[in-house]
Amino acid sequence: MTFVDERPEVARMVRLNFTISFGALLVGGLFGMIQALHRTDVFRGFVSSSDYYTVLTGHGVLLALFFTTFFLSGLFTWGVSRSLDEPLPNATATKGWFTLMFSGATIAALTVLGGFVPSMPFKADVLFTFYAPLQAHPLFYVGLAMFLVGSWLSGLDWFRMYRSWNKKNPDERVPLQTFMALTTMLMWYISTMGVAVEVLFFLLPWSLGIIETVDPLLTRTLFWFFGHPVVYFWLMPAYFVWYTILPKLSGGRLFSDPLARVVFLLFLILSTPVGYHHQYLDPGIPSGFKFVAMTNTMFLLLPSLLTAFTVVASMEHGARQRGGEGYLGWLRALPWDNPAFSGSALAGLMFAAGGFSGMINAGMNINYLVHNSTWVPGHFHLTVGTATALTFMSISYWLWPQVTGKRLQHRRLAMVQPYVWFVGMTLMSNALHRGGLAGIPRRTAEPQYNNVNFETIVGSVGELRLQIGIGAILLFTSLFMFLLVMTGTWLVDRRGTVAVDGNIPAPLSGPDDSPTILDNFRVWVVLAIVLVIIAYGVPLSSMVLDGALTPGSPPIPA
Ligand code: HAS
Ligand code: CU
Repeated sequence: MTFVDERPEVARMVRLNFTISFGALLVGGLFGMIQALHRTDVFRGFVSSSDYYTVLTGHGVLLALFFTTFFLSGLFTWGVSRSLDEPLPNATATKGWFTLMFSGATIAALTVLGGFVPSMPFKADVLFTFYAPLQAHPLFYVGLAMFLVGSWLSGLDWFRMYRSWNKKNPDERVPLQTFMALTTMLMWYISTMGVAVEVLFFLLPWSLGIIETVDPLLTRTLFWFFGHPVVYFWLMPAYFVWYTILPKLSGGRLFSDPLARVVFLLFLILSTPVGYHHQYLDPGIPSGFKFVAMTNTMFLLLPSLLTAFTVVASMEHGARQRGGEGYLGWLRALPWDNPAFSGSALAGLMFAAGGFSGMINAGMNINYLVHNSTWVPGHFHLTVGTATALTFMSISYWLWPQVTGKRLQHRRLAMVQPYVWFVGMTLMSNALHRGGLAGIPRRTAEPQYNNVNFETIVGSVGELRLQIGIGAILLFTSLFMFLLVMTGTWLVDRRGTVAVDGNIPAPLSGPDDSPTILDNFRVWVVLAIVLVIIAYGVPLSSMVLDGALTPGSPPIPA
């Protein structure tokens, strides 16, 4: 029996979410290549410089917000239902959240695309961070709000499945995949409060003309309250894959289930009180609070360092089961020709580099050197652009056959795809990091500033531009290869049983080796909220009080 036969309604939801996610990946990825070729001067024929911000906004919104979230919804629907052996709690509710998310995403995306048509009244060239005083058409904020509420309701589905399971199994430990989905959502509920307040109380009424001005510092602070945890909202589903599926693909078992639980709880409690590390250069926030955020950020390295240890140990265990030997020789015994494995492992390897550039960003003093330079896109293309994106693509080679009931097609194409991504991203992210050190700014179509000679600092800018251009072309090629495999698999006739074994073996050290308090979500949520109040209570309330006295900013229309 395959998953699609056992739970056809769940498989359908997963397919729907993945399909929308892949659609966003195609368009967002295309925009990525166009903008990379444009700003490096490699090829400027696709768009004019005045359309650059439309392309950049589309790239960020479609990939960072929509590709990731729809994939997460599909993945967690699969994982929670599979690990609890529970059906969807209520078909209408599930259709409801999907429809809300899909319509919200469509409205926001169409508003962004309106930027290409000069006569169109809908525009939203405000980038994926939509900072005030840049102002988008109200429909953009309405779409985002619908999308956000849809994502909240999707989590409710998983909590309801958990509750129904818990009634039948009151003394059992929460299965790991469900534990991970639920802690991710709890973090999401806490952190999205910031962006919900920003959009509903400030940006939307301001774009509708109900209020005349907004305080950019306050809205930025509310954004970053959400803006750091959102990066873990992208990372945690990748960790879900690395912890619960990658060990099996390596030929072994997860090294430690308790460590995995601790990691997800650390994300839940520490992710939100660090947002100021995106605002080190913003005036108006006392340095003491920035310093606290820096310290919290350094603690927040811990869950990822624990992950590096646990996941690599599990891979080594798998390799040794397959006959691997020696200090490093075991690496050769891993299934490098299985794209679901190789993609996830390469994503992990690149994340190690992305994590290091994150540590550099997090240092308050060093941040002044790299902030707003191409170093930052260099960092996040290794993290969300590879740890997340490549893991999502590669695990689809394993999941898509399970939820479609079809055998994976174009295997050779699938086999090379992760390597093409790896090479493309190595070129592009390395050049972006180096360019950033030379001071080349991010977020501009014309990085060739007058009177600034980047070459004295970085050697040849031409060489960097070329690396970025070639990297971007390889990345889009890889993305396209992935989508060909997915489409080919979907369209092929169903042939016999599917050769994917969807079972996940028990960990080497199971949940019973850890105290049950780990599964008591209430305790961790309270702790998370207390830490948020300590980090944000005073600065936010003083901003609100100051804001009531200062005039704020009128809009700069998109
Ligand atoms: Fe970040 C900016 C700090 C992680 C995404 N980050 C960004 C932006 C994005 C982003 C999108 O402190 C730009 C936002 C904008 O538009 O302005 N980031 C960090 C830190 C971490 C970090 C300390 N970031 C992420 C993740 C992201 C992400 C994850 C997305 C998914 N970031 C910053 C800061 C800024 C920033 C500042 C502001 C910069 C500025 O000035 O604007 C940490 O969480 C990183 C910890 C990670 C590690 C690595 C552990 C290694 C592992 C690999 C294991 C290996 C395996 C494979 C499994 C310590 C887990 C082995 C394979 C074999 C073959 C053996
Ligand atoms: Cu951050």
